[in-house]
Amino acid sequence: MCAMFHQLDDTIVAVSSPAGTGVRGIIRLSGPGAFELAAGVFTCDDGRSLTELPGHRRVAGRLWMEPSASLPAEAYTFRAPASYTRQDVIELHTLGSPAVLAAVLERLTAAGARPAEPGEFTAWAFFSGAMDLTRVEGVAAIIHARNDSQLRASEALLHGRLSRRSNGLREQLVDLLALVEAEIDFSEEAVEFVTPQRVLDVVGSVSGELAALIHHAPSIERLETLPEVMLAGRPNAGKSTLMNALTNMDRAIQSAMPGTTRDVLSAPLSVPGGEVMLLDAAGLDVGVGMSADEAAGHPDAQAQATARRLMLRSNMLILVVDATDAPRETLEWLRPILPARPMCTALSKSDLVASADVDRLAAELNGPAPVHVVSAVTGQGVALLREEIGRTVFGAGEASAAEVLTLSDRQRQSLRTAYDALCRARRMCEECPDVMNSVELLAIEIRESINALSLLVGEVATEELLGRIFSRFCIGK
Ligand SMILES: Nc1nc2c(ncn2[C@@H]2O[C@H](COP(=O)(O)OP(=O)(O)O)[C@@H](O)[C@H]2O)c(=O)[nH]1
Ligand SMILES: [Mg+2]
Repeated sequence: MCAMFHQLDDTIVAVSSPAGTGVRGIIRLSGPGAFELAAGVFTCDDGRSLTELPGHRRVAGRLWMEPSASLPAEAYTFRAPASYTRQDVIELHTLGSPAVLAAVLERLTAAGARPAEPGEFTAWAFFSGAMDLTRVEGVAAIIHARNDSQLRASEALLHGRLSRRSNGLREQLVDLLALVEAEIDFSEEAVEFVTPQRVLDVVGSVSGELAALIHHAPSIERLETLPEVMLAGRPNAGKSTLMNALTNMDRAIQSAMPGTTRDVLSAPLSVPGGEVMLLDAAGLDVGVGMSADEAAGHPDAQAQATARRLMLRSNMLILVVDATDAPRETLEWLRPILPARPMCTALSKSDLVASADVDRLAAELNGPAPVHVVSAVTGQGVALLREEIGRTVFGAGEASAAEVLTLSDRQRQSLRTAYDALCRARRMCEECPDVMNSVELLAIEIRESINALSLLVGEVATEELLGRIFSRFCIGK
């Protein structure tokens, strides 16, 4: 557990502009001493002290790296509670020079500011009630986002879509629980507050929505690593050359000698919809009908095993088939060792075959895996193949990606707990005609479900839970 959750009186400081040399460098301070500490390194051009300034001001001035050296800069002031963290916050904007930022940071820490831990600014926003937990996780997800659909999903999270949906469900349960508890409290009276049918209706509809959330949302954890797309095929099929053509890089080593690519080469590739990791491994060469012993005796057994394992792990396969070397037989040979994955066929080296023959071959090979005629030499088909990868991995429409609501494992777990409790409640209603005689048991399950949904938005969050979430942040956010 980080110490950050125990020291809310500190003033924390961090560089909050992206790492490296950028146009603008930002140093952010938050806490009771923010104005005082910033005034030690920043002088306003108009002669006032930062400490006199109200919030929401921008002032021009100079930032002092040492007592005799300064740079033009601007200070942005935010007074508690009208700030990101709800504490006093100052941002000092200057040139994005890592050396300058480091020097100022050092002066500020020497003067008593504490270097912020990853995610700490956001942690404070959470503690002060400015954000609930699902939104905090949205910030973490955006920092980690590597592709468009993931970014949109993270933003949806940040803007509270998950909170809104789960809060809506929780409210329905709270209303239901009130009625069920009235039955308990007034069990002696002849008044009926809620019918078993009504309980069943609410429980059924809420658990249905929970199930939809649990099953349809891909997880943030999974989205954080790039989807993998593997070039699979026989040795010498042109995989490495195609990888270079796709990525415009000379990263993979291609050669006329079969079996050159021993280890796995990978390169990020931008395709419509986001970024994928392209993998190039050894060409598949172990016979389909080969026994385990024979396979193990293959001179390249280890590389072969790696290639097979990578196929299983990949999100998509591109079957690279040499147009000059019995492509139909090659595909037949490959088919039995291919795992069930979205795939397409790249008919390679098309520049070496007469175009009429290529067209005929492509038509013959077309099937569930669409065929793309490609040549690394002429560039034919390479752009279309890139589009195909985007379509396959990230789905067709922008709209569908925007609907994606990502869930972290923690959130899915909470939803699951809420869902399970409701299933038990439903079974009670269905199996026991006089459920209202044991209405306390029903109340327990509904309460459990409400608690799990409360946990989802962090109302009863534990320290351990918070540590896990905030550890995903970068420093300065
Ligand atoms: N003419 C032509 N030759 C190619 C093309 N792609 C690959 N090659 C050649 O085919 C051989 C094997 O290519 P390579 O990419 O190393 O195959 P890998 O074993 O599947 O990775 C090399 O001599 C490449 O220059 C292509 O599109 N056109
Ligand atoms: Mg190769």
